[in-house]
Amino acid sequence: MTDPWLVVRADKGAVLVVPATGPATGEPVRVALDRDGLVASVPDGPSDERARLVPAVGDRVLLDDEGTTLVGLLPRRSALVRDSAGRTSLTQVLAANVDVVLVVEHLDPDPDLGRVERLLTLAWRSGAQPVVVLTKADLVPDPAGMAQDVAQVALAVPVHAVSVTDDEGLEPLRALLTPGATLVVVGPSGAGKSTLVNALAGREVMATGERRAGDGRGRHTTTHRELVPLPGGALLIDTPGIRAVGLVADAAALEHTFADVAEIAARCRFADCAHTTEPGCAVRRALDDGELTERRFTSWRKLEREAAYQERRADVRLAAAEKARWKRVTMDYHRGRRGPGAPRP
Ligand SMILES: Nc1nc2c(ncn2[C@@H]2O[C@H](COP(=O)(O)OP(=O)(O)O)[C@@H](O)[C@H]2O)c(=O)[nH]1
Ligand SMILES: [Mg+2]
Ligand SMILES: [Zn+2]
Repeated sequence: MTDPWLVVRADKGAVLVVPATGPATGEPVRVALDRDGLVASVPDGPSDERARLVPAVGDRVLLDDEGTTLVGLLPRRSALVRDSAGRTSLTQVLAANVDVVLVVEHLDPDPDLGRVERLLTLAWRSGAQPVVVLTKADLVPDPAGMAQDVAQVALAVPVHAVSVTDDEGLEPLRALLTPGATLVVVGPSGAGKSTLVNALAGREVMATGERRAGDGRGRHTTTHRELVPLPGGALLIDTPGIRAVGLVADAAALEHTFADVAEIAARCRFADCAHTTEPGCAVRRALDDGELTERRFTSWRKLEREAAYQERRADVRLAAAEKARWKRVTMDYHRGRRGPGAPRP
């Protein structure tokens, strides 16, 4: 149990790991997880983190002396999370210890600005740096103009139009592949994520596919998250397309994604302005002036509502966990007073 291992793939019941130090070459080792598929300890983590956690791609883990059992999970420096419907946890970690989130969106068909805003919120929340990558530039007449439009909703975020087919625009992305840097691609199915990963890796590491007419799924749709160690020392994580539902909206991340709207709303006369019919509403004024588009306003409201809902749900769950903890503590207390082996009253 000395050197940490890097999770390159996380499946139900097992993870694939490679040594986290030194060149990440060689065949990954498969390590089965315990019954719940969870790790029981986080060495040096805060005590409430010593909960049972599910290892994710990008995690650094510790194995026992035999190298057959996962015994610990090192603290994460960042985590890309999505809302989970599961009962045991509120969120699911998609990727851990990520430095850059590449938000991948196609230029053809037209980019979906709402989806970019949503994925940027996911990226900001992770603690990593978001970068927008607009793919298939070879299929549209004015990729630069389209990139400018997207940049308007991607404040403080670099936006790059690229074509893997023509090997155009990839240089700024290759520059991000510094030794030790971990990049993850997120975006809809068919956006060209796996194609991009292959281009950046310089070889065919992920299967890619044409979109099938009808259901829009590729023949070679990526089905699992996978970490690809590059020879230069960077780590690239490919993911399947994430459906819009389940992306975690979070108030602080929304302040980043919608910094312009937040700034306008701060000028409303009333601090609790609902931006509907209130006098002195700066948001209504901005909508009338065209300073703020109806689309962006609606997108903001929608994600704000989702964030509020998720927060309430988290509170309910936290309260339930706290209640259970107190019940345990008081039971221990009574047990202590009765003394070991004392008969029940
Ligand atoms: N014309 C063009 N097609 C691309 C480009 N990048 C990806 N594609 C195509 O888009 C389709 C989906 O790509 P894929 O990488 O599997 O998408 P993923 O689902 O996001 O991983 C494939 O048929 C690719 O060949 C590009 O830069 N230009
Ligand atoms: Mg793919
Ligand atoms: Zn207002």
